[in-house]
Amino acid sequence: MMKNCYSEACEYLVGGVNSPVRAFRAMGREPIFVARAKGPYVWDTESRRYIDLIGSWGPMILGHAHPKITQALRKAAEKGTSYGLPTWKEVELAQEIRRRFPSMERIRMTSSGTEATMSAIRLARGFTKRERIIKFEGSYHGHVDSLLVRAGSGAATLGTPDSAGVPPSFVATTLSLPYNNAEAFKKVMNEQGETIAVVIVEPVAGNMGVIPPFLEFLKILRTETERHKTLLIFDEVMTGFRVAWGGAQELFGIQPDLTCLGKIVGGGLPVGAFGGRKEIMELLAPLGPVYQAGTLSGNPLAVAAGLATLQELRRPTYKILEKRGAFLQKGIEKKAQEAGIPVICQRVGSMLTVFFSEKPIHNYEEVQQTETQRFARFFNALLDRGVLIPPSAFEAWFLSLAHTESILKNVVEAIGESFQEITQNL
Ligand code: KE4
Repeated sequence: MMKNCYSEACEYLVGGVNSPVRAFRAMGREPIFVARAKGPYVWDTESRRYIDLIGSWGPMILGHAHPKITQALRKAAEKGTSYGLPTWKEVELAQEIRRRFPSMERIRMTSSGTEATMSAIRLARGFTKRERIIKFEGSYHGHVDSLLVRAGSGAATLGTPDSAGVPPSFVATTLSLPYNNAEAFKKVMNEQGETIAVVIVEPVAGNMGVIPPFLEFLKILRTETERHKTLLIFDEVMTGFRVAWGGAQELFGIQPDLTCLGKIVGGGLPVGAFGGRKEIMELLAPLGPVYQAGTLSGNPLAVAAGLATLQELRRPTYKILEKRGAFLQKGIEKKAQEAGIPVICQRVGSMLTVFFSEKPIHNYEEVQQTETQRFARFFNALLDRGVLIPPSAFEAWFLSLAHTESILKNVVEAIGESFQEITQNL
């Protein structure tokens, strides 16, 4: 008799998962358990195959089980899995990162995006000797206490943007402002700018669904922070190596003081990184008084997977990903029109979200007015047709180089049928 992975898992792992959004709770069904993956596909434990548009929430830009990554891991593993001492490969990965992100004059690697943002915030506070931080509603920067305020991603999906267990004092220094609202930001900076240590922003919002920035908004963040000697952090954990060869800062031509990376930079292994201006970064231990550390930071296996990934990502890659993204978006919009269902597809390169909405979405408040119940029905209709999208209306879908146009044609067909199915019981 097939074991029920989920009920068994719930006996050991909280909610049967190691990260909340994987539990499919907002979709009203048990999660699938993955047995293996290859290219654009994952197979569950019952051998059902899905075209995967989660892509491990971003890292799998080359597709699953890419031979270059598997080979690099095999080679690295034969030399041991962790030393707790510096290796040359970490320098090579740092070189590859800095080629793409010249603003990252000095870099520190971590084991997750959360560690990267948490450490960057601490460093910014140490450098400016100020305490207050600004983030934006619906943005998620990992489960850092001081940033779990009106957060997005799993926090938004669960409807608990402010997490329990975070003492009010930990968020008393956190201001959360509306995304894409340059006026609101400017006003706060005019009144309180001298007390603000740092502004952290997702330069393309991906944790409340994909919301492209107004360029003016990003420009104002940069000019106002400079004016008030506040640091600007681009959280590029999702957009880094995703939206352009040099990330969102290359795409929009805006240079932050600090950048946080994750996901793709580890090729599916646990890697995060943060970096920026030398004079800021050199405040970090062992050179300076801001402490930061990690047993597995720069781990040789993770670095090997990250290096193998970045070496496959060349500038022409992004033209291919842009073409694939545009193909999928066009197909989605055509099918929605045929089904007569109001849908907005918002996309930057190979990250996109389908919103059940009549009008474009520019911020968290507008996201909350979208039809999330309809999204759950759409998710389930697609899953039944072998297409796996993120189990949340507040997430980004990710394409990989393995999602060829013929694969995307199948996705578009399944989306069309799913739109038809959900309109039948609107
Ligand atoms: P991690 O600690 O999960 O590696 O990274 C946190 C993080 C930081 N910054 C941004 C912009 C992020 O998107 C994330 C993590 N993203 C979510 C998905 N939207 C991870 C998925 C999950 O929580 O299971």
